[in-house]
Amino acid sequence: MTTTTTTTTTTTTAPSTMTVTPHPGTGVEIRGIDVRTADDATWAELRALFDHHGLVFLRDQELSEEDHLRLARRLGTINVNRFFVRHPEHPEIALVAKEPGQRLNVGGFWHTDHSYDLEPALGSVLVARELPARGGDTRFLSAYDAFSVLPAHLQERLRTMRAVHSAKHAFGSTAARVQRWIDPAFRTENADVADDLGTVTHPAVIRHPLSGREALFVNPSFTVRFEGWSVARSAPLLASIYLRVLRSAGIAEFRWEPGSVAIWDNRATWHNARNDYRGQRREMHRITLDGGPLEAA
Ligand SMILES: O=C(O)CCC(=O)C(=O)O
Ligand SMILES: [Fe+2]
Repeated sequence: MTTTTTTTTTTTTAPSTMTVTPHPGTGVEIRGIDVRTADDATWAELRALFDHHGLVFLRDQELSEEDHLRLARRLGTINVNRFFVRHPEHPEIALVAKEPGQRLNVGGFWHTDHSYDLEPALGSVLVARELPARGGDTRFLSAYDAFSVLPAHLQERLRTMRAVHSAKHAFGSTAARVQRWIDPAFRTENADVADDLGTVTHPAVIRHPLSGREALFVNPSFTVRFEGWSVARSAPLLASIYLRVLRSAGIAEFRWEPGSVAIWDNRATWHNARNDYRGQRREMHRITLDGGPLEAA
């Protein structure tokens, strides 16, 4: 696939120009389109870029909550996250907010959303609503690159392994108590649901359902061990994988602007939200999309 393309699309009112630029690290940045009115050809190109890269940044959008929902529904079906605070009028939208007095943020550690589900969410559409004057970037890396930077013998070994994922330590009642002790204003919901969730297993390396490429499917937040291995035996191997990935895979530092939207595929990326804007407010709206079962590479 070409990495820089220019497409002229014609609409009944005015022609628009879509520019696609590779984002340093990973993903592509798209300018010059209004996703609310994107015609079929523009949409097909956007969709192809998303399916291939698993990470698309859109600039200069003006999405109402309804537009955000329409965009998400054009990409897939909506999956409501059980642990995030919901938008009061649009429960399909999760509020990813940090108040000026809060210490903890949502997603401030490398992770893949919903890997603890039997069918992990395809991805998310995140819209910036209120941004700090400085800071609050989100980092992303490619799970394809994460796999390709591993040594061949480890790749070979991981292709035959499965990993166990859990939400309990992140969203369960013990985690909620610790988080509120650190930050009384920090809130996630349904800790009892997380307590009762069993673990799930996925292949450690998947054949990505949209791109057909091999992607690493373990992540530092929700993967607890390899199947058939204890936590203690798994920890050093997982740690060495994470170190190598964080050292060698390209990291995209996405700087949010008013009108920015990030669309990522959880099976193709990891992400990590910076928590470097103490005393300022940040609010993002997230819609998560249903995924499907994952197959080994
Ligand atoms: O706030 C962000 O930039 C991302 C937070 C996050 O991890 C998420 O919405 O899944
Ligand atoms: Fe996340």
